[in-house]
Amino acid sequence: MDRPGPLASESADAVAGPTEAVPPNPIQYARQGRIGVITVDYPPVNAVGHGVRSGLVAALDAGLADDGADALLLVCAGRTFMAGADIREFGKPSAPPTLPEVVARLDAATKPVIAAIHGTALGGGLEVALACHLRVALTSAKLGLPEVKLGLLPGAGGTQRLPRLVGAAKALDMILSGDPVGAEEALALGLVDAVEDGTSPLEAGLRAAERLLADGSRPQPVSARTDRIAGTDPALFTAKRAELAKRQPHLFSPHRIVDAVEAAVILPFGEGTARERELFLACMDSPQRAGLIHAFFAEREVAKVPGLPAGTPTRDIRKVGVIGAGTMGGGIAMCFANAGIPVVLVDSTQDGLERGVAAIRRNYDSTFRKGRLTAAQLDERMALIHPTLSYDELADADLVVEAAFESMEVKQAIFQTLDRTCKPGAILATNTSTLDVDAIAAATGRPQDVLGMHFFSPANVMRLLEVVRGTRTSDTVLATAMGLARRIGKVGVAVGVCYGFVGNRILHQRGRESMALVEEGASPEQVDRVLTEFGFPLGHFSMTDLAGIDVGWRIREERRKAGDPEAQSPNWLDTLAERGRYGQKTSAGVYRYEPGSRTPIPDPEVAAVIEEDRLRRGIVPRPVSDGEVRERCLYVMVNEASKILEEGIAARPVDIDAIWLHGYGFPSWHGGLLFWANREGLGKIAEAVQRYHRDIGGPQWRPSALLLQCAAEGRALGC
Ligand code: 3H9
Repeated sequence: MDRPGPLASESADAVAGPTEAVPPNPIQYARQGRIGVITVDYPPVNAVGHGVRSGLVAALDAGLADDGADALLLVCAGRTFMAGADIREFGKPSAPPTLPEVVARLDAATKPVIAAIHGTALGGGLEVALACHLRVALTSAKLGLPEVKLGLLPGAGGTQRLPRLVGAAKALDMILSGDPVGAEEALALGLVDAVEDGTSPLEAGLRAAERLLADGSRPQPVSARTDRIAGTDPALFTAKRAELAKRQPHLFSPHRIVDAVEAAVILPFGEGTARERELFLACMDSPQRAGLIHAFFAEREVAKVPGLPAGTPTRDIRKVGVIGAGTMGGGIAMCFANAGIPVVLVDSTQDGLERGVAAIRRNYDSTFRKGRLTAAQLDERMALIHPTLSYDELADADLVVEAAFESMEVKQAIFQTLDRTCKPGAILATNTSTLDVDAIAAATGRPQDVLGMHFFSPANVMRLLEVVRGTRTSDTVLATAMGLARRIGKVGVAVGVCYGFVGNRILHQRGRESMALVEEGASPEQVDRVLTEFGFPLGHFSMTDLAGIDVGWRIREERRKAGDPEAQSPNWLDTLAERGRYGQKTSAGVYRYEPGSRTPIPDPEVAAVIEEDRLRRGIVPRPVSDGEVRERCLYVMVNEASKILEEGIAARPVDIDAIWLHGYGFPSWHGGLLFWANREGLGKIAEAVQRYHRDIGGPQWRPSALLLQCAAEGRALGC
């Protein structure tokens, strides 16, 4: 290469970026023959932060001034093309040049600029590529504008240039879903000009540049094109707005995205870009952006377990056993098979095993019919699951997850058998949702190898995995389970042992309060409406119907048998369960359901059961306001979460946030339970908790000392 050298270091140092220290030379410029090569090298994902932006401008200037360069090639080092603007800079004052300024400079460059894309070109990264004059991608590359997932819209020309390449309808689909497309699809759409296989991005880019120079043509900038947007039917935007009003009424940025893409169609490029900027800044200012970005980082932060050093050794997991072929066990087996890990699925009866395997096949068949799995993949996954009645086949498993009936007696007996059967060093995990993991571990002679792996139903879909660390679980076992969570695509969160761990313990309090509100006079529909208006996909009672009322009923039976005073008096849900109203699976629970439908319909029979229950308890119903429902359902959760922090069952607020985001559908734009609580105001919550403690009483309203302390000191939980 001629004239290699760093360009950004001086300017990056001179104009201090608003984010953490930028590595010395994130951008390099060098010439290869007639091609000036601009290389971005800013690990881990080449995020377009301040140093990269200023470096890009400097490199572009150098390339344009370089008489030996007839074309410029933009390429990235490391595992990916630029994965977007640097999210860590958001919410802080932005230092020039801004990303829109950078892309404007690229667009107007007097020499053709070619982007060579590998890995993921996302958000601002793709917007940079869109401002180049030609795009070549490696076959494995993915391209997308995922800003919507962060509460934003593409703010560096993406809403204006993408429709000009792929048409307004496809652009809307891509920007509203935020999902990337593969290179081949990008080629078919016109998003990239060429796709290359089996080479490096540099090679592919150089070849494309040489072809262009040999051809002598000068590609038109995307901003100058109108062929794909001319004649767009305005009804497209009306239909999208109606769809969003129905499907995403809570979200701010999707509605602005429709406005921005419409602007691309009806306004000249410059005016459309100005409109995009306005709309982008409105999204940036919205509280939803801060919430969604907190959620983004929360998902990554939970992987770093406090007190568990980064390099903790882990064990190899090549073969897994699952005990119990019921709904949970089957779903768990699918999680491993989906990640290519062979599974031995054990059940105690042939009938149970056959039903379980048939359910797994039905699940895969349905994914296949939706086009999300090929026939070959379906066969591969089924072949990875080996059903058996014999525990002996678990002898060489590296990990066994027990997903049997929720009973201490049953689980201890299984763990004794596993202890006898499994090889030394095998990890023994329980999927219990309520039982004491330490008591289960005590049934074995290897408590250091035992932990909880609490999956959420449906296990093959829900992303949360509570990794329950027992008192004697070793670091290696914990680190292995956390690594495995990532490998099977879950968000693993380490938690300690207590009744219900973190997620269900908080859910239990919300459930208790929801039940109390109904006893006092609210209807299940009112409670559910308030929660869905807050943004939960399902209200508490719809969720109970989905999970199955019989599940809670059986757990309460266990607790009744164990003498738990709280579980002694049956409630109206128990009456529904006794009548065989188990929820959606029996088309009747708290609501009734038409055959084949999941739409809950209020049922007078349930209203009568509730009324009888009130009479039996001598309760005279009173009107309950929506405000009271909101406070009691949500603040009781915050109070419990704060106690969980006090007790060290969760290490950080972010762990609780991630658990509720990924296991219980907490609205992501609120950031997570405790992120939301800090914004709602801990003072306000603490005051209400104390008031309910005084007026209603009950352990759920005993104020958390940590909550009171943070509120008094005016600081956020966890700070
Ligand atoms: C945007 O572009 C706005 C513009 O339209 C307009 C501007 C005017 N920034 O996920 P991983 C970190 S909005 C800063 O574990 P993977 C991440 O936190 C942006 N940091 O890896 C993690 O850090 P740590 C649109 C980022 O291989 C590390 O990189 N772009 C960013 O599983 C590794 O990440 C997006 O929304 C970022 N943009 O997945 C893309 N991205 O090691 C967001 C990642 O300290 N990113 N980090 O925990 C992703 O989707 C995934 O990270 C990606 C890699 C697919 C790229």
